[in-house]
Amino acid sequence: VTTRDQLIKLLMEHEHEYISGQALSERLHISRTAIWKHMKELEKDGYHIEAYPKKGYRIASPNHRFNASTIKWGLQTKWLGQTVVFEEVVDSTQDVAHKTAQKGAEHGTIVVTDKQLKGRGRRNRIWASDHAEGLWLSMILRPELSPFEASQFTLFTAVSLVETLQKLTGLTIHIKWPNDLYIRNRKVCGILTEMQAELESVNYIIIGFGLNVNQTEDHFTDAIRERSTSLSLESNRTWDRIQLLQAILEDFETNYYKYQQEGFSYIRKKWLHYAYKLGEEVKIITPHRSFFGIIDGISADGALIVLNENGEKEVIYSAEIHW
Ligand code: BTX
Repeated sequence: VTTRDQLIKLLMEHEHEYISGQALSERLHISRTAIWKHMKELEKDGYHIEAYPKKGYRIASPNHRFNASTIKWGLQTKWLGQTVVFEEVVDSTQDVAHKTAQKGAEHGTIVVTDKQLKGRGRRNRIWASDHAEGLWLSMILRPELSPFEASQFTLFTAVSLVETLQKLTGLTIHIKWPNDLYIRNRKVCGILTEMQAELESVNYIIIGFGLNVNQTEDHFTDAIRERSTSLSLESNRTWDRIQLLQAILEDFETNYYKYQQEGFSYIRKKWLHYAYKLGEEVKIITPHRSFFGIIDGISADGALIVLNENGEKEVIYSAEIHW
């Protein structure tokens, strides 16, 4: 851990009070001039620092400005997020990511924004993200993969996200097949996987996710308020989006190696552990029909297994689930 990381940690812990230059200098074993220099660097990198001669320093807002340098700074990954494309406002980070990938962006490049004007979910549904209280991001990956395996990546991403978020927030989070994270029956995160592929092989995949972080209920429209939540609403505190993002990227990269080594069975086991409504009856709407069934699990390739009205097992590749 660098001095700079320790300094940020101390400032975060004292979010609501000032901490004197003297105290910081004693805790970190560096001079007050060195502290002052660090503060200047932090400001340059987008942190809002308040400084008063008699009081000391304070991080003025836990929601630091997002930019490529605040995101990359202190990030402990080898390739994921080492190239950051940041724009304050975009239509959709998925679109920017497709363009960036087509220009040859390397594996692990991420596209991040504060606000999306046309954030999208599956089947062109709207993903509400026209404010800077969430994490809206797309990752460009170039795995060796056949197109039919790509859906496993959505499940893998869901597992990795749940683990990071539970670890950081202490909240209990579940995965709704295939791509949503839920807290107490409300959606907190959605994942969207898109790819460019030939018949045999994937050229690149783009995994986008939208995570609600610091929204209050007022940020959600009437249409989705009852069914949506944010980390902040669930934990009664604000979260530093950059710290969250970095932890997500670091864990994702570590899990990615394990996934490659051990295959999907490793992910499947974990997925089942976090699965929402496992063993319960839900409504399943496929492109062909809709019926009530019991969620039984997922198959070795990531499809949903349900017990239908007649108690028979059915394997479902594409469906919406309701309850
Ligand atoms: P989905 O189709 O499963 O979910 C979309 C549905 O979720 C909407 O129809 C609405 O009911 C509900 N919804 C919309 N916005 C929110 C929200 N902020 N919180 C909770 N529920 C909401 C899920 O699709 C995949 C979403 C991926 C979003 C990311 S953000 C970064 C990247 N860029 C982009 O345009 N999309 C992805």
